[in-house]
Amino acid sequence: MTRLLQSDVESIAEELAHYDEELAGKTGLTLRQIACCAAGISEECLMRAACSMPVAVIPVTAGQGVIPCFAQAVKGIVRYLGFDATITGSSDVTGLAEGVSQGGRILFLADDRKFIALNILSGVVADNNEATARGFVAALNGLAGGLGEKDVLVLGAGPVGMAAISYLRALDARPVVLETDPIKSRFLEANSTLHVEHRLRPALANYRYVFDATPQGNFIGIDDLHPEASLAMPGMPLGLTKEAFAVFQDRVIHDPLQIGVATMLAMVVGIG
Ligand code: PYL
Repeated sequence: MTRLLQSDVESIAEELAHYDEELAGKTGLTLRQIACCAAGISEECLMRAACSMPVAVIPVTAGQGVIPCFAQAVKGIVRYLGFDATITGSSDVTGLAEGVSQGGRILFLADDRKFIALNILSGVVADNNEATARGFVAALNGLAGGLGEKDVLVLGAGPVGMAAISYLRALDARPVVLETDPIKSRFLEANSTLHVEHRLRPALANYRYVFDATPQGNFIGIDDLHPEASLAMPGMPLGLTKEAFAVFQDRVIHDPLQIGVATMLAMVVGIG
């Protein structure tokens, strides 16, 4: 998982309304609708929870430490969806105790290996990798006007890529995977029914729908893509070159935290 930088997150909160407008323009779905669809809950359920489940965001100093503005970005996304949200004054265990004692019922916290949302009443935990995969697949489903019976090239067989494959199958799409690690690639070919691609350029030219779950960044150029490509790109940094993004931007879904955090919130709110 790529560790985000302050520059990736510092303007998220203030730009959310504009980001949501762009997202709805591309996919026909708002951030809230994408999150609810990915989590399998109604918007009403999310709105009801917003009135009764305050959120606490707890900074964590473990490993490489706090990312400046990370907690503020998470708080901004949660507040944008109508929830009360605060960042605890303390970090780590002290911050967790503070968040709960001050009424927090949903907790968000991340170290360098895991980013979770926890509903302390139901015990439901949402992992950012699973939420990001589901949220970006739901967004691509909107962008594509439905992915049923359509082939989708998934780049990267890590936690996000594999979770995306599961959810794509649940939507009756036909995921195929390309993984550069030869051991992972051979394992998938030998132990799954997944179609495995081995050469990037021919695969990119052949598939109209692409899900980039790699941390490679800047490796897909204009001439590599299917002329009518639509891309969901949760991978950080962005997999497209600047030139390719300029041409395809209306059919590219990419953000460092927004869709993943919104979907985590919907996932821990639960079925309503
Ligand atoms: C959750 C993000 C999505 C992509 N990479 C993941 C990442 O950067 N993880 C590290 C998060 C560290 C947060 C730090 C803090 O500010 O509390 N412990």
